[in-house]
Amino acid sequence: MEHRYSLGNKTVVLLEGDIVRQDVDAIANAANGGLLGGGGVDGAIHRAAGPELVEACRRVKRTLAGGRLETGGAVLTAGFKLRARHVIHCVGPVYASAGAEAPRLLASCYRNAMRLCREHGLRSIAFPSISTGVYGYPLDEAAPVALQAVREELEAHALPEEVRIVLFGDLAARAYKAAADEVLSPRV
Ligand code: AR6
Repeated sequence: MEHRYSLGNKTVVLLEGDIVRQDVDAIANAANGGLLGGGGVDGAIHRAAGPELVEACRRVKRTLAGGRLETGGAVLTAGFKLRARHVIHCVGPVYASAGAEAPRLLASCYRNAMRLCREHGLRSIAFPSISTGVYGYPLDEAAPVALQAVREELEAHALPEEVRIVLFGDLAARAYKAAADEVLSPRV
């Protein structure tokens, strides 16, 4: 599955696959506030990047108040053994505890990650479906929130130019395709 959507001279690509294999300037990670790795996509990214990634995360942690990244926040490290030169670690909301704040916090992950692309001159970023695994955000609610935030950032700024949403499995792929047809149409 691969679907491309154009927004002016910018592109959003939805595809099914493993984010660690993406050849982009940055991949986003669905991390936790402690920033030292975990399961799901976080575990996969740390395994593929090698042990230098957790060391880089430790250095970033020391710069953060209380040693934690706030929900909705994003920080950048190198990508080490990954094809991507950078990893942007995001902390999505835990759906059950975020309540009415969940959409704002989820959108904030995408916005902050794209701001970091801009600040570092990065043209392409791949995102996983943040918060929809362990953190329990329903796919059909997360997909339009994520895509709307991506759309607004692409329309407002020159960088990044391409956003790839890398979906793990058919259910996620279907939920994002349905949302994209609403939020990003017309399709090319
Ligand atoms: N490539 C792309 N997507 C993936 C991959 C992969 N290799 N592996 C899993 N996914 P989750 P969260 C999908 O649980 O909900 C971690 O322990 C997965 O199918 O990874 O934000 C962190 O340390 C799902 O759709 O992240 C945190 O503690 C999506 O990625 C916590 O989990 C996100 O699932 C974060 O939970």
